Amino acid sequence: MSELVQLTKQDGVAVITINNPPVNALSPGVPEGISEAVRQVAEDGAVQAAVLVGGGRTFVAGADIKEFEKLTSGTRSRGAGLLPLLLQIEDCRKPIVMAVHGTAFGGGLELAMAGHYRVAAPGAQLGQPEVKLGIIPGAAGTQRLPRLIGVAKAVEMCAEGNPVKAEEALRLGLIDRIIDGDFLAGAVRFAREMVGRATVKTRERNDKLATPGDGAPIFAAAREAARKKQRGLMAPLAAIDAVEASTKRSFEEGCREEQKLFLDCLHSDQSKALIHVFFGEREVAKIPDVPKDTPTIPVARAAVVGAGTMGGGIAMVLANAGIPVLLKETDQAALDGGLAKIRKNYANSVERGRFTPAFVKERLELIEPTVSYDGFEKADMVIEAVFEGMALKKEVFRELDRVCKAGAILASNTSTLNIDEIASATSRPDFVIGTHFFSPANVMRLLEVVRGQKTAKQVIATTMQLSKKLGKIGVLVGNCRGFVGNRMFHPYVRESVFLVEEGATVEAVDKALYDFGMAMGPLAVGDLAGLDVGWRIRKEYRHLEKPGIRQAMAGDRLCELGRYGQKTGAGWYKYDANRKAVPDPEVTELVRKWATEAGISQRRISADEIVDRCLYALVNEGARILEEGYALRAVDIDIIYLNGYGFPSYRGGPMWFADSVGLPKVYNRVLEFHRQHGVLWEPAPLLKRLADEGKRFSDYKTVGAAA
Ligand code: T1G
Ligand code: NAD
Repeated sequence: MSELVQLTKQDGVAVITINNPPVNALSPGVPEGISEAVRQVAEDGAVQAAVLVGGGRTFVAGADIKEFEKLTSGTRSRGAGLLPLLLQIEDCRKPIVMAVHGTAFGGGLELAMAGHYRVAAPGAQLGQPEVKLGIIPGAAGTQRLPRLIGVAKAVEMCAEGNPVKAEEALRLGLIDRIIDGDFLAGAVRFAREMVGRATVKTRERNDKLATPGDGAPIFAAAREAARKKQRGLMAPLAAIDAVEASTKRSFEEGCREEQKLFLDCLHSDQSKALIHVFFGEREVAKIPDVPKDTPTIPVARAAVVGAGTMGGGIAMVLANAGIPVLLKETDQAALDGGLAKIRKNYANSVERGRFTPAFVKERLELIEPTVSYDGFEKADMVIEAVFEGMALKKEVFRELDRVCKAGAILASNTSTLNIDEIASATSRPDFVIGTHFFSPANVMRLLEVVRGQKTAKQVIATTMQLSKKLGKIGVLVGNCRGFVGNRMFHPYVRESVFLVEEGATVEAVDKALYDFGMAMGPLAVGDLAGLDVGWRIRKEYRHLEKPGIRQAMAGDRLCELGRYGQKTGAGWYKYDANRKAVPDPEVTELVRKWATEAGISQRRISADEIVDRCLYALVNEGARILEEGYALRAVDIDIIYLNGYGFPSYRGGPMWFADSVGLPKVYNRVLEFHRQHGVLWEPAPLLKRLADEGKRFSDYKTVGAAA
């Protein structure tokens, strides 16, 4: 038998253990090992039942995702897949009990469902998360799951990809028992109880399957939800089709249909992009010069300065993770206002069923409001979120340096200011770091962790670790203006405004990018964030502008008219009382007038050009950032855009998107824009080089460490 699967015997019960750390994926050798073990179980007269269990921390996390690339590139053939093994298990005449701890995901759950019984440890999770990788279950999951738990829940689990916990799985009929105490001993005991009973084949259980008539409204509703909530993704719709096949066809025919849909998805660009995202989310945690074993500082108590939009959200995030937090404001009125917003946010979460009132009560008790720095000496980490201004930030950091204990981390939530300059106000620049949360801080998953010149490795390691604890995805970036996300966003938004000035309507620009998959168009985003924010910054930096370089002007002109966006009821769009955007012909008129005065000629602009202009501006700046070493890898930029800027996951992020279009093609288009529009479109040297060499951004690794 293979090293990956072991067979032992305990008093008439065989224990089959899968040992393929870290997550017991079904890599080559594992299915073969299981098959051999099941054959021995069937033949061994001394064995009456078997338990199949995962060694280490989990059951089976599914197929080995690393193998998919080999399958799609043709370097490995898939053969018959897992299906024959699952039939072999189901057809075994001795009861086989699947014992699930940790996670049974994807092929792991499919394996479990082929057993005659399933038991689970408390807290174990079971799911078909394949859609998150752009594929669907490929080993009869869409056919066995509805037979065990009914069509409605099965279609939800396969189309949305979210797992259920053991307790719910028991209620649904997906498992037969939860085992408290010694897990393996309990599973073996359960198997012994089952000896002599007729083995039940999941594939022959049809009692929970809906008839095609009963199923129709369920599938129609699932499709509608998928089109809305998972816009642009093809896998959820394929998963729904596959589950529907279970209600219309035999098990064998249903499996064939599932195979066809599975392979279509596996070979799609969407799946390749989503697999890139899966590995990317894990890769960003790896920092070449800050190894995994770098010591970290325990963050048991925290403090936040400023209870405005961001500070309040950050305090909630810390409290949600169970960390007590002091929240400081300048005066009682501002503090009360900040706390009222926090309470309102929590109340909304309770209303939407996200938190229980008891959970919220506990969290609120962890937030201690204050108008002084008393107690800051106990904090292990302080996050500053006061108004954006260097003088104020320095004053706050000088004060923090004075009141905080040695070894406490001082972090700033600044979105535009230089971290090194902020750090220079303290006697401990090595303990200063940027933690750039995104708004709303308690919702957005991205955290840009900004490394200063002197930031110590343990401070970086601690902040990256903390981001995970807070449920965020931390990406380490270097200290340049706008850091990575906003630095790239700037040319993207600039092009969107240029396009309007050249004759595209506001709605056409937003629609083209929305149809590309962005969560919102750039102009609608401007209205949401407030057009005055950028306007103020541009006014401040106007003296730095180089003459002769075109500046986006229409947004600033709207601000001069008091049109700041949603908050003033008008910006690029008009807003009704419910803040619903309504196109505003007046804006079209005004922009035409301003453009004509500025000598910008008007023309018809296609949706393709809109997408190319905006996205290639993003990519070109991303290439500069990468070459300058402010991001560690192209995938770091992708993860930032997917989690902070509403970039569509199924396109893998802007750099992956450029790679999949082909860098020579992207480069040529950038050159074309350079000829048409001048210096702002200077191709990034890295883009040119990789295009010339026939390489991809994903081949490129910086040597710098985002510093
Ligand atoms: N294949 C290969 N590597 C995997 C893997 C997998 N399925 N799952 C995890 N890893 C690696 C991961 O990259 C990381 O590596 C390490 O294991 C630890 O993971 C036939 C078609 C199981 C909940 O989608 O959801 O089955 O970074 O850091 O936070 O129908 O991993 O250390 O080098 O995430 O404790 C379906 C994906 C596959 C499950 C554990 N299965 N995995 O989380 O650790 S498709 C999935 C997860 C399929 C069938 C089909 C999570 C986890 P490294 P980690 P974790
Ligand atoms: P805000 O105006 O909503 O809140 C700032 C708060 O800081 C105010 O309530 C103010 O009273 C308080 N404050 C000022 N001086 C203080 C002091 N000495 N001690 C205690 N409190 C003090 O601002 P915001 O939008 O929350 O932004 C805060 C920071 O976060 C800024 O650096 C900003 O650039 C950054 N940021 C903002 C966003 C966003 O979308 N709003 C996103 C990312 C980062």
